[in-house]
Order: sequence, then structure tokens, then C-alpha cells
Amino acid sequence: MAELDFDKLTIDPATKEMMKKAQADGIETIWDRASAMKPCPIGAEGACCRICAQGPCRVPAPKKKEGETQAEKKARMGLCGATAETIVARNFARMVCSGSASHNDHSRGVVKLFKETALGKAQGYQIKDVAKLKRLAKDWGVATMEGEGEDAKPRTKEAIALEMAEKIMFEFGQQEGELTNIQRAPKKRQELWRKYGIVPRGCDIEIVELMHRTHMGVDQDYHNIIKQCSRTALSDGWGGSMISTDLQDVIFGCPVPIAGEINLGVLKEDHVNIIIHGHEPVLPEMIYVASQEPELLEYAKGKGAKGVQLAGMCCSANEILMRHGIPIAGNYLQQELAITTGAVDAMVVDVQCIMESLANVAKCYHTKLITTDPRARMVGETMHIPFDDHHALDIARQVVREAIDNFPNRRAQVLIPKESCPTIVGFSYETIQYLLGGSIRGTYYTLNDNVIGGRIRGVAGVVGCNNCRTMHDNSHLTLIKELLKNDVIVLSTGCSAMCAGKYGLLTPESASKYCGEGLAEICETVGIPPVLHMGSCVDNSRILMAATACVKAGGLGTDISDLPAAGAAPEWMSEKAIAIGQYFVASGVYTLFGVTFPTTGSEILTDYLFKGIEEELGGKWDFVADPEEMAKRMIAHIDLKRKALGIDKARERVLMDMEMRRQLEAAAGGEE
Ligand code: NFS
Ligand code: SF4
Repeated sequence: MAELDFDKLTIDPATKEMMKKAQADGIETIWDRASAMKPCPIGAEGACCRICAQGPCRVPAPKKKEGETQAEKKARMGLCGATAETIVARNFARMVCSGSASHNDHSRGVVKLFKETALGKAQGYQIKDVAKLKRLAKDWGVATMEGEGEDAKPRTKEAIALEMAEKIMFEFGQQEGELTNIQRAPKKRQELWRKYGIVPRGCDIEIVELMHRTHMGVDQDYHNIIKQCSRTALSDGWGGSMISTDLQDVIFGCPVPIAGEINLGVLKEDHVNIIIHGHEPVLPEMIYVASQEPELLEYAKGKGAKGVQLAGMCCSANEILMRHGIPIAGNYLQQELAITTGAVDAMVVDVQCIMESLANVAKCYHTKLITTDPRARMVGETMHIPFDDHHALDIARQVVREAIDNFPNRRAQVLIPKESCPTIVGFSYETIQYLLGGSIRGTYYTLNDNVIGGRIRGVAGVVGCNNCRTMHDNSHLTLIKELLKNDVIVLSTGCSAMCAGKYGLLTPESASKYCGEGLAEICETVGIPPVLHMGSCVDNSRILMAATACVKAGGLGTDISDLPAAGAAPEWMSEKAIAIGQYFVASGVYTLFGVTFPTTGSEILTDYLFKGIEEELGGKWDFVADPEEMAKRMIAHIDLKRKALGIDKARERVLMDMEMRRQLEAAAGGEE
């Protein structure tokens, strides 16, 4: 195995400790493989076309700085004549396709469950948030009352839900017209989308069309390809993802602030440990119910365990954390390491972000790797227990029983890192509205007021993955701290939110430690953390809704692109992140990615994404590997928007000196 310099790979002490254990136990992890295999430089810049069998054709960008001559440019062409622009745009488009497909397919499952729940056929589920159901019914044109005048009486929640489910399901296959949720966007934004012809017609059609257009010999105009990328990504952000978030809230309850804990230290040596890993909260909800049932707890005791400890990983973790306070074992890069503790009796997975290597790691310990989704099987799985919403609770009980049965089989030395950190999560769009505006006022105006007054300089969305090609958690944490110091409030989801939690930033107390004076004051008055955990990656739709609410509350312009706001995914790796980035850009947000950017093979295309597109849609992409520089650009952008709004009080960016940094790190409990 490779010699690894652990201090360069992660800032998380728990992760470091487990990396060392993995090495000692002879377990290969993602970092070993990363040191043995460098990324392909041509693929990394999107400059390899392999969509037909005459290729692969490689058109890497020239290394020299001065730019290319016309002759050189001509030479950079695939066999069919495809230019670097076309090739790179097509590759980018296919990432958008896959990312949007993942979210929209997740969403389809939730709609199906919603329908079955309305029909009373989904075992264990019910419609929990009736108030949200009724609010949504209005958007979807579904009546909440029946009868006329004096005789009018409320419809049952099941009747409302059933009619709504049919309407929503229809939008997946809809061939023309506009997605219903588009109407939620600011008016100006909707008009812009219509002007450019990028209002999505349905959830599926845009993905199919984009796949078609990136087939050999179809769309050969990079600008036209990116236009369809926007349309496809919007069908995710304002379509599939938004539908998922809404219906998950209706079935499982809309998140409200709740306490939780995060990092590998949440596992318990004397308990049966079950990790739920993946993305769809559908089965995890029932596993949560099953894990609390007295019979199963008795059964666990019979096997010598003190109880059952459920913990989440990746976005499934965010979902059950923010609804039930179930602790999180870690973010994306910690999945192999969780098993390495030797204490995980079952790792239950569904879809997305699940490393295939888990099968090998699980075999080295006693861990049962249980796949639950017929769409995502693993050759090395211990068993497959397919989820079925008609028998969800029974299936969940079976899963928990499998884990309990495995408790006596632990064989390796168990070593659980001590690190875990308390968090307050569950800041849905509705909760933020309530906390800031109160139920009477019911708008985001208080937030706007503080932005206008300058106590809050701006709003940042910091989201997305971990990536083994960059130091684990470092960019998230550095970026977030810089933003807070400069009075920029942070909205976070996905693995980034988990990172914030691990270093203590999801507690109200952290505000006085990390924030500039203005932001600290607001957080203390309202009693919120300076980083608001808004959920999983499909819940980035909550950020779109929050941004829209800011626009509608008044005083900060008339479109999302007017807001002093920016978004970032400093450690992204997944295609879903690209889809999310594209729908944020198309919604008018300046969006920065770290690590690497997949279009650098074409200067012209990259230029368009980083500059030209802003003239059309008001948002644009950017790429910065260094998180401090990223913060600087986000803040500069926020200041620019403040200026345009005429609310630019002279404010200096606070630069952290070494001493401040040391103090912060000591406070966060980091090792460095
Ligand atoms: Ni988002 Fe969630 Fe994490 Fe990235 Fe994967 S878990 S959906 S894709 S890695 S943030
Ligand atoms: Fe090469 Fe054109 Fe085929 Fe792509 S489509 S592999 S550029 S010949």
C-alpha cells in the first residue's frame, strides 16, 4: 500500500485516526488508490470525446500561454471535425444529464410513495404535514374544499394528496408547456427563461433531448448545447429536486430546528451499529421506526448489545438527522472508514455516492453490506433486501434484525474515534421564515432589512461533496470561516453541511466565535447558528426558495441575480454537483467550484460559462481551487451587488492573521 501523508489528506482527526487504522489493518482506501492513479489530464479538462467508435478523439488545450494560432486551433479537432468547444460542451452536458437524472429519478420514487400513502397502501407512512400539503395544493391547482358556499367542507388530506400526486406524476412525462414550480420563481426570472426558451417542459424530456443532442453529429454549437444544459438543470432544481423536498416534507414532516451530533464518534461499541448510507429518505424513515421498537430492542439485548445505534452517512444522513435527530457518522469520504472501526454491524445503502470499494472493506470486517434498491446492486453485497413501499416497515424490521444478528460476529479490534460534535439542524425555508419574520409577519423581510442595514453583508450557499483529490473538509471549512468573519451568512447542504457540523459551526454559540460583529449580533438575537443546515443535496431547492423569498420580501432588487449572494461547491466531485451548479447559474447566481473544472479544455467555452452567460442569465460559473481566494471572490461579488443596490456601506474585508487562525483552530478542536 502507498505511503500516505495523513496530515495532508484531511483536517478531521477522526478521519486521520481511521486512515491509520485502515493502513494497520491492511485495508486499501480511496486515498491509496488516488496516490496510485493520477487523473487523466485530457479527461479532466473535458477534452476527450468517446461518443463514437472512430475515437476516442483527444483535443487537449495547448500548454503554452500566448493563445493559439488559427492553424493550431484547426488542428484541435476530432475525426468528424468536432471542435474542442463542441467536445467539451458535450461532456459537460452529459454531466448535467446524469446529475439531473439522479435527482429527478429520486423524485419520481418520492411521488410514487406519496401516491401510495394517499391510497393508504404504503405501510407505516402517513401524511404528516397537512399545512404544507395544503399550501402545495394551491400551487398545483388542487382544491382543498369540496362543495359550494355554505355546504363547502374540507376535503380529506388523502383526497388532496391523491389528486396532487397524479398531477405531479404527469409532469415527469409532460411533453410541452411549463413545469408548475417555475411559477414560484421571481416574475423577472420567469420572463428571462421564457425569452431564452429554457423553461423546462417536463422532468424527463429535457434530459432525453440533451442526451440526443450530444449524440455524434447532432448539436454542434456550444452555445446552443449550454442553453439546453440550463433547461435540463432547471428541470432538476425547480422540478425534480423541488418536488422531492416538498413531498418528503409532507410525508415525513417539514424540518424544524433539532439537535444532533456528527462524526464517527457517534458509533457505540456496546450497541448494534447500523449505518444508513445513500440518498432517499424513504426506507431510512422506516428503519428509524423499527430501530425504536421494543421487540427489536429486546432482541438486540438478547444478543448481548445494549441497544441499537442508528447513524447516517451522506445525504440519507441529512434527511433523518434533520427530521429525527439521528446522528451522522460522517460525510462522503468517511464511508470506508466507518466500516474500518470494526463496529458497524450493517451498512445499508440505497442509491448515489456509494463507493464500490465498500464491498471489499466490509469483507475484511464482519459488516453486512445490504443493498436495498433494485437500481443499485453491488457484486460484493452481503445481501439484497429490496425496498417495497407496501411492506416498508416489515422490510425495515428485517434489515434491523440482520444487523442485530451480526452483532456477535464482530471479529476485528473495535476502535471508534472519540470525535463527535453537537449540531442544531433543520433550517427549512419555512423555518427560516418563521424564525426571522415570525409567523405573523411571515416574510423574509427581517433578513433583507439586516442585509440592507449592513449587519449581514450577504448570503452564501456553500454546498456539495468531498473529493479525495483535495484535502478532506479543508476547503469547506476555510471558505465558511472566511465568509462568516466577513458577516456573510452561510446556507449549507450535503456533505458541506456535515463538514460545518464536525467543526462546531452548526451551533448558535459558534456565532460569537467565528462571525463578524454584525452577523454575530443577528445570530445571537435570533438564536441561530451562523451556518444554517438546510438538508440534503435535493434540498438545494430550499435555497432557491429562500432566495426567491428574499426577492419577494422587497428591498433587494427584483430578481435572484440582484441579491448580494453567491454559491460554492469547493470540494465537488459528483455529476449531481454540476447539475446543481448549472441550475444555480441559470437562476442568476454566481457559482464557484473548487478542485478542478471540467471545461478547461476549451477556453472559448469556459469563457462563456465564466463571463458571457452572465449577460444572458445574470449568473455565471467560476473556478478557484484556493478557498481563501474563493471567499474573496464571493465577497467581492456580494459587494458589487450591494453597490448596484445602493446599499454599499464602506466595509473592509477582514483578513485573518495567523494568530486569529490559530485561535479559531484551537476552538474547533483541530490538530493543526
Ligand atoms: Ni450531494 Fe449527497 Fe455528498 Fe456530494 Fe454525494 S452525498 S447528494 S453528491 S458526495 S454532497
Ligand atoms: Fe471523434 Fe467525432 Fe467520434 Fe467524437 S464524435 S469520437 S470527435 S469522431
